Amino acid sequence: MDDIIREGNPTLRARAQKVTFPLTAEIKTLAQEMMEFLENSQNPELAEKYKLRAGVGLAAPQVDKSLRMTAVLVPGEEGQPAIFKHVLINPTILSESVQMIALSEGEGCLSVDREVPGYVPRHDKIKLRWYDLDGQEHIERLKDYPAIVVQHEIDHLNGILFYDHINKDNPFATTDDMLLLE
Ligand code: FHF
Ligand code: ZN
Repeated sequence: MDDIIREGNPTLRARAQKVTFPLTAEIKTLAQEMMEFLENSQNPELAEKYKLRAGVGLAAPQVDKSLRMTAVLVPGEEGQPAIFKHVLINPTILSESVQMIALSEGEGCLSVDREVPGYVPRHDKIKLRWYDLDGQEHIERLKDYPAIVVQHEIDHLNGILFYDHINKDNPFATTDDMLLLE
């Protein structure tokens, strides 16, 4: 999984295709490799050895597969289990809060090799539906950091990059209806 594409590649701006079930062996392997990449990237020794940026999400379009599939691995506290660890197939946001939130540090992206400063407004809470590798439907409510990560990933499936959401005139503009997450 050392084949992450960068901005400028048109795959990152395309709307990705729905995944159909039953999954092909190729798609199952891809899903496993995407999650493995996140695990390795969060392992300090392996990240150093393979020069990986630590990632909490990876969407299939970022490895040049225009499919509606993403791996998400939000780590817990050190030594604690992950807060959210799933491969999401055909994820859909069923509803979202009016309340907005942004990471106080802004966002980055494995497909963007530069810092783009600014707040990226996201919905604070989402109700998410997805399918797992067995075709099982899942519906879960997410808030704060996991909700932010999932919205960044779903954006990739729709050809959107995080900086599309940054206010061009004032990147750190705040509205009084936006929470900031440290
Ligand atoms: C990241 N890394 O994972 C960023 C990039 C908000 O589409 O956030 O481009 F590894 C997916 C704890 C806290 C542990 C943060 C979504 C960002 C998604 C990947 N790292 C982290 C961590 C991180 C992107 N991406 C800066 C690489
Ligand atoms: Zn990204």
